[in-house]
Amino acid sequence: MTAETQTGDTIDAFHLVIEALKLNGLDTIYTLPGIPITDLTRQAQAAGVKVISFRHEQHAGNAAAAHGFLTGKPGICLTVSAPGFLNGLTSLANATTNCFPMILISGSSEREIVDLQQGDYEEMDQLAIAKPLCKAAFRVLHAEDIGVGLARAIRSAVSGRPGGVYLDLPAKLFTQSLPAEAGRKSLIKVVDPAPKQIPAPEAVKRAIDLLKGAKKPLVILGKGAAYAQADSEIKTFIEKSGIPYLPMSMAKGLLPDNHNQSASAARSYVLAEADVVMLVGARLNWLLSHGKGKTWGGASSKEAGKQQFIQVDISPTEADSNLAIAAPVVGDIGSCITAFNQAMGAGWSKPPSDWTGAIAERKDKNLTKMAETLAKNPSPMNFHSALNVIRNTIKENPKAYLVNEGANALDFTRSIVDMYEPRRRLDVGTWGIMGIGMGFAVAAAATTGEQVIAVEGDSAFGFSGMEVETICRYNLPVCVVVMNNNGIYKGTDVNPRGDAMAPTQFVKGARYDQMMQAFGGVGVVANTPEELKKALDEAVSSRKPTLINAMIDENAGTESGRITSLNPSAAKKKTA
Ligand code: ADP
Ligand code: TPW
Ligand code: MG
Repeated sequence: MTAETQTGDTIDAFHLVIEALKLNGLDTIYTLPGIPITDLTRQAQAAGVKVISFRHEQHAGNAAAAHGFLTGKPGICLTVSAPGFLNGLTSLANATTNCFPMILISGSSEREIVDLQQGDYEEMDQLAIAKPLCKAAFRVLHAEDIGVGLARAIRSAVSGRPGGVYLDLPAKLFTQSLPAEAGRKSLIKVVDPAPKQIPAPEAVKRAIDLLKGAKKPLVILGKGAAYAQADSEIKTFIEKSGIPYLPMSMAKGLLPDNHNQSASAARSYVLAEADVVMLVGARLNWLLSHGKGKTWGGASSKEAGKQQFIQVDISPTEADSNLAIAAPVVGDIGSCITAFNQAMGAGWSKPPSDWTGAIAERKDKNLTKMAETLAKNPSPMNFHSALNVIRNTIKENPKAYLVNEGANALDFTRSIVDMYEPRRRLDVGTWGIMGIGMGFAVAAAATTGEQVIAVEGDSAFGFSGMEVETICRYNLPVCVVVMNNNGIYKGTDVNPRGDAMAPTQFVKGARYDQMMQAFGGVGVVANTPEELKKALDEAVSSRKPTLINAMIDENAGTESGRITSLNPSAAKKKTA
């Protein structure tokens, strides 16, 4: 404890919060200071906590969420009351949707005034508002309850299905002190915050029996599998079983994307053809067409295919959410996959070679086609020629983190840029939300010290662009590549009235690179793959904050990238 933590033999609430965080190994706070938490940020820094201060709370919250995904410990976001809290709330809700553990701690106004709605400074019933948007919400009114409050928040965030937790700390709390000895004793070091959940042996047997009978088995790895940090168990399972697998976007790299069992390059074939599909930490939500429709070989957009499903998930209520799950296996992925590896035994037969052979054939064909497309060098540069450069850079720097958002900028990157290491890809997740870019990039750099490359649509970048100042201020090894096609999806939209730009258009040739220069970072315009490669190589070797403004053909994208069909106009056309 520092000298400051005590006045005589008392400890104040600021220091109780700080000590409680430290006691639980929570060593980083992502924040934006103001009343009533300014001193908490200062004193946390003085006490050796890493305090990263942002320009908008949403990005501090996104950083906390990414910290949670990468480390398995709840990321901490600290905000002021009402508006600061609300700015952070989107990231809390998004973290919960993504099953990332984080704790949003917000200062709040005086309870007595808030509850009588008498108009306090930044008055808001924050606890009530947060509750439906996160896993759990708690308020601490007394200094002696800080230990319990934080312990409950930690357990709620990381046990079972991880998610966001809100912790409300009213201003009045910070005026309280406790005798130092009693205060320290009131803090809780949480033992086993995310306990193992061992699957039932009969559930494992049911699943293994189903896999044994399969002629065309497929494993789908989701971001839950990446989060679980059971990398070697999963690798053993995939390789021992011989089953082809598909990684969801944030599970890319759990096994290297160039693994010979990866079926990514034959995705539509395997989804439609598989007879037994094993989901590992992946939900059958919109990203997997709810397990139904033509994607899955169904006769119509509403009908299911012939697949039977195994679902490995920590949430017992996830199974049957979209269609019948023949073999649910409830438990943590590490324990479940360990049980599978044991249950497979020595005499496991690998899937029939006509299945793996057919996949290999399609993969070869598609990979050859892709290589031809990537080798082209059109002028202006398009998504493919630019992303071919990033693909090579990640190949040369497999430990680098890739942050990715946008529409076309997202979809093309996901399919073109291979990942080689677990948890190296951070993206828009379950909601397909824009704005995670700079927050995720800061957290990846701050928690790992590795190079971060953020591939951003020009629209996507705008949501968090001001945080380039944060990146420069902390001198983080982040290289932002803005895929600048002058707009949302494309820059070529036309306003039929001709009196203003169309809603999806931006200023043409915008100099995003100058934003980075404004704060002392490196800003570069890249018009060709060669210029892009040179700038990327320099960013990676210098580790300087860099923004590369990659000028992309404004005709190159498609409406909404790969999810054009979700646009109501497209759906209307289909039913008409
Ligand atoms: P993706 O978008 O990659 O398909 P989802 O976010 O839909 O992945 O699914 C992640 C799933 O992983 C959630 O259903 C969640 O309950 C589950 N999950 C998260 N962590 C674990 C874990 N440690 N063990 C088992 N399941 C987990
Ligand atoms: C919080 C809707 C989805 S994708 C996108 C928007 C606005 C931007 C696409 O343009 P960008 O990419 O980034 O330039 P590209 O390569 O296709 O040109 N608000 C939020 N989240 C979402 N998803 C949207 C709006 C959207
Ligand atoms: Mg764009």
